[in-house]
Amino acid sequence: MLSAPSGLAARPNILFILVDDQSAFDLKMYNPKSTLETPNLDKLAKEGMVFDGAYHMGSSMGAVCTPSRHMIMCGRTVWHLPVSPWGAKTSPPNLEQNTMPAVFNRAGYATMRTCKMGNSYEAANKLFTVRRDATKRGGDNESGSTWHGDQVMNYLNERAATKDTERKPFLIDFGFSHPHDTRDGRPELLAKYGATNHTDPNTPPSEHSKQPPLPDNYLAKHPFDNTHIDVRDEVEVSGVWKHRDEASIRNEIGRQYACSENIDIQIGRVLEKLKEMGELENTYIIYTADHGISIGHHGLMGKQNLYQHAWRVPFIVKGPGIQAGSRVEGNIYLLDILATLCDLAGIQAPESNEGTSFKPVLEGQKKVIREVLYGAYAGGSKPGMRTVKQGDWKLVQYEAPDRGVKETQLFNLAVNPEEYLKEHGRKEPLQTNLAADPAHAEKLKEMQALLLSEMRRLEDPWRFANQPGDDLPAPPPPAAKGANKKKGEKKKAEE
Ligand SMILES: [Ca+2]
Repeated sequence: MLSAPSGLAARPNILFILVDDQSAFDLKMYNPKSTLETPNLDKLAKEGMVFDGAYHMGSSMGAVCTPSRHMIMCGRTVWHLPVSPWGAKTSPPNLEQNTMPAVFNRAGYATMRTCKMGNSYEAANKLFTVRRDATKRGGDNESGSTWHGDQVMNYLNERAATKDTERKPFLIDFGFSHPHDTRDGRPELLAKYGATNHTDPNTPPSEHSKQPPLPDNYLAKHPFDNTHIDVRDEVEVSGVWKHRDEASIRNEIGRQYACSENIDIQIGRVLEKLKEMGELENTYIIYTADHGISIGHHGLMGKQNLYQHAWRVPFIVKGPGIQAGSRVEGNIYLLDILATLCDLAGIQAPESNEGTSFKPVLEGQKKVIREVLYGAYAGGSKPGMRTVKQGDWKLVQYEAPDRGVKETQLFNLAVNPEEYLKEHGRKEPLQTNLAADPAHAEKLKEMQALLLSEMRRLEDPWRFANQPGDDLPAPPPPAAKGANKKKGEKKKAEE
């Protein structure tokens, strides 16, 4: 059993760590072939619980960060956000008053945040009592992840100077701007992964034996237009642009790893400080990313797709009562975090929350909190991409009449976790897209029915040509990019 909150003093602290654009497959605990070294995350995993089935629910826009960060803050599903196509119609007014900082402020927590600016949920972010936000994607202490680490260290130093009895429990939203591009790593970490901050689109970066290997499911080109193959992330990422040659991809993964290792170092500093303050044991630490990232997997670079490297996220939790070294499927979404944190802190989740607490999983009472997982990407041509997963089976549908796109993929992840396609040329007959295989026609039908039922349940505003129209009204144009931004906030070129 987890320790039950009994009165203010017993309430746990929460350190919520969110990195920007990291695939679960970047981490050794999910991919033994990864050369990324993260000793502090490894220790966290050894002392806590690793989730194999953690996902973000999707995006109605190219800037996948934006809905993902809304879902984290308010616990609502992807089509029920202020930035969803139906916007105000499908989310309550003044929703920010029921987001993570608002709820924890009301419950008497001390709330603090550091993170990047932009492509987020500004109305919620500004409710943290202490806020130290800035976009830091440079390669030195002041311009990179060390700056975010410093903000939390300063906050904890101030806290350490107060009497124990005067300390409220804290909720710290410890966010980073990396490893999102531009991936300008610290020189010594770039050297460790054989990478350079490559800036010339007309020449390939130099090759180096220390660069991480290509991903197993690397392709030089994605085999078809996935409805948004020309999105900024696929063509304009500095260091890669449209290139998919081995040197460009391996160098960019090296840069990703250099940025990720620096994040690990910052996490180590903060955990050491909490230990020194005697507060580590009463703190739940959650580590995750707003979504995954491709960097060469399937010939893609960005997060605007629904392969496992983009849809799935890393997820580690350590805290009072969680069995050390445990590992579960979980089947959780990032939008379940708010309900779970409320549950752990003995706070009632707000009525607007649609997430499910996975505290029973953390307590070891359950392995999963749902059987079916749904994912959407509708940032390009519509309806775009949808996926549904149940057990080992995963269906992905792509459709964009204006671009002549209509594709279906069916994977058995038990034998094909890399989601190999025929272009990968694997010998194992099940390590490919099985959608056109007559032997799996029944499974395909079953998964298609499941997808439709999830689209209906979650009020997906679009339907595919092989689905009933359900008399849906024509969806409004997608929310304008940056619709959640306040006047005067600098528009970001990133997605
Ligand atoms: Ca992101």
